Amino acid sequence: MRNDDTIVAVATPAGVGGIAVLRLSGHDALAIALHHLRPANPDASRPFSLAPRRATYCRFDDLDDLVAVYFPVGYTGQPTVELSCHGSRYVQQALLQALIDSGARLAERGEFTMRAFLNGRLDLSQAEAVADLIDAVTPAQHRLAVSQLRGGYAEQLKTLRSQLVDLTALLELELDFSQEDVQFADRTQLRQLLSTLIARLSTLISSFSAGNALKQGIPVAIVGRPNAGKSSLLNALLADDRAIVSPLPGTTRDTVEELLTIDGLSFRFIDTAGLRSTLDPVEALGVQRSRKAAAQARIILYVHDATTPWADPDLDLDPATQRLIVVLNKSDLTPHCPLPTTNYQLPTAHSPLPLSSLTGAGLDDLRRALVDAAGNPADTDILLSNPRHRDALLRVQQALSAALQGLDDGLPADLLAVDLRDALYHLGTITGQVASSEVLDSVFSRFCIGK
Ligand SMILES: Nc1nc2c(ncn2[C@@H]2O[C@H](COP(=O)(O)OP(=O)(O)OP(=O)(O)O)[C@@H](O)[C@H]2O)c(=O)[nH]1
Ligand SMILES: [Mg+2]
Repeated sequence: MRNDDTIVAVATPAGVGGIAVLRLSGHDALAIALHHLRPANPDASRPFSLAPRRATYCRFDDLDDLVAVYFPVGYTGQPTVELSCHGSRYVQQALLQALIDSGARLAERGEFTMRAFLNGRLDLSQAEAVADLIDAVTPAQHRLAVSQLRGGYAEQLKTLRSQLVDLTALLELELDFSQEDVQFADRTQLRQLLSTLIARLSTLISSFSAGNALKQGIPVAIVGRPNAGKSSLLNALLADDRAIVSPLPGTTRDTVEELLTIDGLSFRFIDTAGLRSTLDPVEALGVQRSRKAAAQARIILYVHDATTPWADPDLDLDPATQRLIVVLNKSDLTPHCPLPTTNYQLPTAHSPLPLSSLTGAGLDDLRRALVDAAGNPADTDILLSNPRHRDALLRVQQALSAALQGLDDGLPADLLAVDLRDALYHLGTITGQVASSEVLDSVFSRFCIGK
């Protein structure tokens, strides 16, 4: 992809709409647009041009009357013309073709945003936030993307980076004076700073599961004994016949996943095979998947058939990261649900919830409990939600830990500097100060054409 030719694309979604917007950006954007534009009012005597940043109503060849806006420095950091035309498929394609015939090139996926990055208008993490913003469907996802786009997070990384750069420079200065055996970088201070940086990275890295959950939906595994009514509960929550329900135990084999937004939070429900030991090899595979889903979930929804004696959930939960909600299903069949008396580990404040997937009684309580168990991670200041960033931060942390270890072992400055350089490199991949073309390709291929 070249950065200096003029690219064009329809920026609005494919299909028919009231209007559609074409975006033309690059060195010749204005000239190419003016090649086709005339005053809409044929009486106008003044020579025609587009005043910067003003909406101008004009005619595009014989094809359409539209509104054109010229930005001398647009979103891409280059001259840009945006044309709001009538949203017919024919008009969109005809304008596009006309602009291509006069020298523009069809833009690749994300190329406008990539130019914005290459021209220093956005850093890479902000460019990724643009993609997240476009994808956001819940208020929480939107908030997360906006905060990343506005750069709160990029700001933190920048501070981190400049502290590291200073340190590395001091260490490298010592190399120039190696004969004289001087230490510019105070080792105690260095140790302190490294520890602080490592701790800050840990906080950021551990915010990933909350951030990622916001983005992908908080994973909720629906588990329990066969026939407890897990699939019925999923269907009741979705108000849809999504999963197969039958009176035969062992109905669900494969996991069934569905997204559902409750109170602005996105949940990813995973219905699973009933937990039991079985000789059926296919069902056994299903049970394995159930355990895996439970291990990876943030919230475990344990469904118990209230008409049967209580059985402790046969699961290993991590009370630090997982929340358990117990549901006593089929409460329509028993006048009062016998509450479980056994002493199971319950990393949540909730008492078991009587519920009927058949009548819908108790569903509201369950929704409240789910929102409660999800917590409100969006209120914490900065959340890491991008797996690429998490990867890079883990490497930064590794390099800094190596430097700290080296310091304790009394390693010479040049070896310490190697670790710090390594940390700087990985930090730079997040914001794009150092970015290989593979990284750029993979980031921008997430975009649609016209963005
Ligand atoms: N009366 C009543 N019946 C229910 C309720 N929930 C589920 N059932 C019935 O219980 C049976 C089993 O329901 P499923 O939803 O298939 O149970 P499951 O836990 O998914 O079962 P497996 O997939 O086999 O593990 C079906 O006949 C449902 O109609 C309920 O709240 N009340
Ligand atoms: Mg089922």
